[in-house]
Amino acid sequence: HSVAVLGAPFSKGQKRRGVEHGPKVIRDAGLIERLSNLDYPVHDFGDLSFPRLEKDEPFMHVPFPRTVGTANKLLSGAVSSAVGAGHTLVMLGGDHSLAIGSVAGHAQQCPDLCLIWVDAHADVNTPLTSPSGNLHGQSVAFMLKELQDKMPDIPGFSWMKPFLSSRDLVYIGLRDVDPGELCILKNLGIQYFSMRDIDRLGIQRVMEVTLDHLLARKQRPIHLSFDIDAFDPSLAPATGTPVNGGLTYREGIYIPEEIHNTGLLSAMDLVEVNPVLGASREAVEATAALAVDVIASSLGQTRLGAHATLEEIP
Ligand code: DIR
Ligand code: MN
Ligand code: MN
Ligand code: MN
Repeated sequence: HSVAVLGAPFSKGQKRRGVEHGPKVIRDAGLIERLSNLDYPVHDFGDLSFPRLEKDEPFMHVPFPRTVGTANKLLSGAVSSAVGAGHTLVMLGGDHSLAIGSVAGHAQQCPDLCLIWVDAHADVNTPLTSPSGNLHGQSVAFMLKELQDKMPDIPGFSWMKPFLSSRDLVYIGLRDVDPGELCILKNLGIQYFSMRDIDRLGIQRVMEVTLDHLLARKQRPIHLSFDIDAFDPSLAPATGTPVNGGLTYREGIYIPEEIHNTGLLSAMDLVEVNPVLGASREAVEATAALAVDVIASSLGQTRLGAHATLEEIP
């Protein structure tokens, strides 16, 4: 198989500028070269360019609904084509509202996909529960069939319908969940592992239960949506909403390693790297390097390194 890398330089799902430069800093950290060390062809599809809308009034307190909706429609088409062409898709954000288009496009090709959401946040607010109004904190609510009645008609999103069942979703890394979101998680019986759960169970058990929950009934394509703020801010400082007490390096790499080992990863997002928010160049480079490590691990890079064949050994 082959890998397709697609940049999505977009920031209107939240209020801080700079996250649109995520694709550039992740590429500058050596992404394509690292992936070319693994054993399949890598196609860099470059960055999408998103239309700037002249007029886009807020919907309630939700800013830029049409801009976000239109960008995600464009992204979903691009993701659908890449997955349809047989590539494993890597989407570089941009803010996490982009997962709406990324997962929707993936689901167009793979209606039976399941979703692993690695994040400090649940991103399952509806416009009515959202304290901030920001759409990057609402992505999952657009996807879930069970939330259909709770979602108003938001301008810019008439192109999509909810497509995901709450049993086909698992969260890992949660530690900053809004009251309305916790109500939704509990009510829909969504499987989640907070940082406290990781403390109690260990990341190995968390991944065992995660993959069993999603794959035991049937093998199906996996979508991994990885928000870099899942990591502890000491490791990933250049991001918009850092929260203390996040994943260690080893926990954050073990997750994509185990996902790779299923052989079922079909598409992934790496979002919320914001170079403008790093306190120094080192802080930005460390965050981007971590993003590259997560992506490479998802695609089969191992901590033991590649092994030579006997013929290659002198
Ligand atoms: C908060 C923050 N729950 C919101 N969400 C963030 O705005 O809905 N998601 N930062 O990544
Ligand atoms: Mn997020
Ligand atoms: Mn987050
Ligand atoms: Mn492999």
